[in-house]
Amino acid sequence: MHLIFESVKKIFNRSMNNIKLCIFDLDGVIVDTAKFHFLAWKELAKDFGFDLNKKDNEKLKGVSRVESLKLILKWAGVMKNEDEQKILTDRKNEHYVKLIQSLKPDDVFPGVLDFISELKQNHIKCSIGSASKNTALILEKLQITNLFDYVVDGNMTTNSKPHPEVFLKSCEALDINPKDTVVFEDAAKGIDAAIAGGMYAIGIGNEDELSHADIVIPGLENFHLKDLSRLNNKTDYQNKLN
Ligand code: B16
Ligand code: MG
Repeated sequence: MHLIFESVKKIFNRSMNNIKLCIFDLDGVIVDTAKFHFLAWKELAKDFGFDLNKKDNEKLKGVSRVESLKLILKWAGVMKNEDEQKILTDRKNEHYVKLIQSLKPDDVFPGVLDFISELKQNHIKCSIGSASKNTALILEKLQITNLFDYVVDGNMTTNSKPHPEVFLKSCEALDINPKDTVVFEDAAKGIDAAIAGGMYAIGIGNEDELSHADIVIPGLENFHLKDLSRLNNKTDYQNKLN
């Protein structure tokens, strides 16, 4: 049974020679804003007597603002109506926006700018696919807005990851087939979204949490376009990393 599954997988294996678009998640791929989300949620949760820890905060990666609040309320065993939830998410965001004012170009993760520049030299388009409604401000603070051919953020989508909408919107806008697209994501739900959209999914971070990605890498430092062709042979690529 396993052998049959593997051969079917090979038949459907896409060729990586035709990459036309790379979509980058923002938080956790381009920059670490999770630490600011954590501080702002932790402060807010204190008000209803809940101590948010780092482990729980990990579960909020890639999750929209309102869904994050709903999870925290669930963990805290606290009920809030829609109006109260709106007040809480607004308050959290006000604090978060104050915290991200400190972001500067140096905060872009190592390797990101070099990799994007290599993509551009090879006429591969680049876009952002983020759940964050603060994407524009973050890109501006990092001074990288102009690097992207298109930006999709939480203001433009009605469905959250794992729904593929946030990635498919870039493909539609740039008129590129999802099968010629690679997504870089740090959240398990973001990998689900890329797979659901028919794109290649590269996990950034921990292999255990992102094992459903096509490959998992620690970050974009020393990652090159030639490494994408190794997606055709996942095992070879992972052997090289080990
Ligand atoms: P905001 P990503 C996500 O960004 C964060 O990972 C997640 O923690 C946050 O709740 C979400 O954006 C919404 O952010 O409150 O700024 O709209 O990873 O999708 O780039
Ligand atoms: Mg992320």
